[in-house]
Amino acid sequence: MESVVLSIGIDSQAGIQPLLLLPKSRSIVRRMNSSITDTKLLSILDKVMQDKRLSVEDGVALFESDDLAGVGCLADMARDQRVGDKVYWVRNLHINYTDICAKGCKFCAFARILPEDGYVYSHEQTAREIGDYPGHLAEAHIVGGCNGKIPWEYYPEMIRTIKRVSPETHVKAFTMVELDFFARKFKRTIQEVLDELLEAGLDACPGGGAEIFSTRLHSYMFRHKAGPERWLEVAEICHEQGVKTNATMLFGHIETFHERAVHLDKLRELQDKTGGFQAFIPLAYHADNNDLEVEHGPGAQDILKTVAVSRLMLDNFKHIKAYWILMGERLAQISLVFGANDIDGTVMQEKIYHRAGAPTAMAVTPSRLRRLIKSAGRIPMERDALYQSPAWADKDNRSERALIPEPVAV
Ligand code: V47
Repeated sequence: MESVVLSIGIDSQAGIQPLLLLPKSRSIVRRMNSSITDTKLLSILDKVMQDKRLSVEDGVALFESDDLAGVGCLADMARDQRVGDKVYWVRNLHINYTDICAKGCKFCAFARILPEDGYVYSHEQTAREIGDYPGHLAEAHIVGGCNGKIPWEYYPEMIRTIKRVSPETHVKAFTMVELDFFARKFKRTIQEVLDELLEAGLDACPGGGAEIFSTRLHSYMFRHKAGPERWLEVAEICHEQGVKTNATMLFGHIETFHERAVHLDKLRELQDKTGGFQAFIPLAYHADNNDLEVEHGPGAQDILKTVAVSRLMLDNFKHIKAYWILMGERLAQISLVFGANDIDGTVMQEKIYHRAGAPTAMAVTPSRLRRLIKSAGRIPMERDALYQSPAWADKDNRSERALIPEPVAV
């Protein structure tokens, strides 16, 4: 195959070495070269072309750049090289089993401190919600508050209840913060907690509670729960025990770009060691009904750029998720050309973001998710919680009729 040594326009002024390029890469470079207007990004283009790791400083430069299209192009190129055109979606249901939580995180609109102000799901209620899901349910996404009044037995029993009602459903339950809370409260090691949950049927863990890996912000915003080191330590133990987990980053509040880049770097470092992360989800801060004095969350440009920088920095993560509940369907769709390859799922009954002011719907139908992906020029792939294709993939139409429920009171 013909290859050429190409020195691209202003690249040589920026001191970048000429690249040895194959024909496909040449057309990409032509596209990139005309898309990038910020010359500071050219050294990053060089690294992306050569599949070299970006530094924390590169991450900061990307966040600081006003060249949104350029950053997006770089991320789209990395997405193309690493994971191709498949975009994943899932038939899932959220169970936020309790909102009672004494951790007092300043950004949280979901938690209720006093038991009389909040709720705890009974197992009957969990069974009802799982059983009422129209059609096959691939994933139950379970996240709740750290509620000191719930006995240990409740948690494995919740998993067993779901498996009894729907054996085919994967249970993706409990963040690293909840696992740490269980270990402390019930005087067990994380390994012991996981052993019991795995025996009950746990399949994977969600990525919440990481917030932002900064000691400064941990002590200001979420000091009563697991901090950066502990969150990473618990994730490492999960991975050692064969439990796949996700990772998140809460952004667009009072963190700096450097803190964001460090967060991504720390996740990348652990992923190098364990390979146990499945997906990364950048969580755009929502400003309603909480104690953090920040007027608004990040704008669309910042959300897109953060999706893009996540794809670029996290070179060892397969899946970057654009969670439509928090960014809306349209921005989630645009995120697919900014590095994302997952848009989460049908969802239903989500409470954390809706209490914090998310104006999005409570659920979408599978056909709507598929259309969203296809009209962005990508290939929809139905998945389960472990990114495998379920037996019923693309064959089950029962959810189409019933998946837009009345908005629930949150
Ligand atoms: O940990 C809380 C965040 C997370 C606010 O793993 C807020 O697939 C923005 O973890 N504004 C819980 N964010 C949600 C979560 C999640 C969501 C979707 C997919 C997955 C996954 C995980 O929500 C919390 C916290 O970081 N959060 N309050 C707020 N006001």
